Amino acid sequence: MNTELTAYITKQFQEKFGENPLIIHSPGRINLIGEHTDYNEGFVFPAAINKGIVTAISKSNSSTCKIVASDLEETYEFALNDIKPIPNGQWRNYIIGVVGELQKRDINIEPFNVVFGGDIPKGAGLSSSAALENSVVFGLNELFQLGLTKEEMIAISQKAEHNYVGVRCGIMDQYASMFGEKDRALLLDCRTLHADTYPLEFNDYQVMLINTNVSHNLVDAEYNDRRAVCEKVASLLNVDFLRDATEATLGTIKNQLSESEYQKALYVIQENKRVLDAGDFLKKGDIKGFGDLLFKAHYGAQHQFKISCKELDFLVDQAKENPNVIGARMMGGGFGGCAINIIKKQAVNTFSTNISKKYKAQFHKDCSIYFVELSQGTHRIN
Ligand code: GAF
Repeated sequence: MNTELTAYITKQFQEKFGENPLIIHSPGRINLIGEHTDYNEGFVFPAAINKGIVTAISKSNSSTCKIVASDLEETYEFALNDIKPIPNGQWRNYIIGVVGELQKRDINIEPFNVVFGGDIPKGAGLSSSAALENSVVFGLNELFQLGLTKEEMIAISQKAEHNYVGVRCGIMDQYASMFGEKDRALLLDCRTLHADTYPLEFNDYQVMLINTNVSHNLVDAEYNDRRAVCEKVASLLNVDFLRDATEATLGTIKNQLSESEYQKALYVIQENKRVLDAGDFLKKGDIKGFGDLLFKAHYGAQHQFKISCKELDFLVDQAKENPNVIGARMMGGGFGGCAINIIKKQAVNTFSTNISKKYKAQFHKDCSIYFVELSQGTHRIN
């Protein structure tokens, strides 16, 4: 948790609204392996990180809600009886969405004020949007004593994204941000919402993130298209979700699918298995076996599910050539954002310097390198 950021947001709130707010911290997330499996009711392996959103919130004396997006120096004022998606509303829709979804459930809230800010790099695929949604729903739950469970809150955050932002996302980001545990990753079954937690002990190795600085944008129709393909194949197989398909059952309808649809469904089936295998490798302490699954997952994301981009492919190719990196892949929804690498601790400095130079020479722009700690999920600070 970033204490300077918390102090700054608190001060801004006090200056703007003249009151002491509740403070909520909600983290972003990484994902070790398992992309586009969550909305197929499959398996994912995320962890909350020590970068997040700080939201200061209190009741308002006026008839409207006032929101300050501190990092962007933007404000937004709205009335609770006029909640609808805002065209190109960006961050506003995450907040309006949470309010709208509460109202759909006949949960009454009164006007409130918010100042929020964060230290999650934007567009890096580290789920700043889920962190914002979670912090707002958590804050409202505290403020108005709504009695919502964490499961109910993440469902509200997810629906806000579907219905107000337009991304039919799965539950991974909201889950990881809400339920994250310090120093542990969560192998989550997205059907039952049961997670086994794993300490991230890689001995001589560690996680390193490299941001392509290609801003992925989930509103991009590509994400929803992938979900639609998965749903089409599931329906042809007479199952609710691809979680219930196997390579063998998929083979029986191959002639009803285009090659592209077949490969995408095959990727999901194989990726689900990779997540479970990744858990087994970690249990056995087989870090190399674990790392190799990351390379395989990237191959699938690049060639089968087709959610990578040339910058991510370049980073993973560079990692493959370096014996000190035992696994790397694109992370998150795709089309930009970060590559996650499992790298020998001693090699971090040299690899960072080399990859930064090579990336710049290749794409004439900088990549950014982050090291993260695994942290506690959404919680109230004061
Ligand atoms: C995004 C979505 F929000 C998640 O639900 C998940 O599908 C992910 O992309 C891909 O694994 O982060």
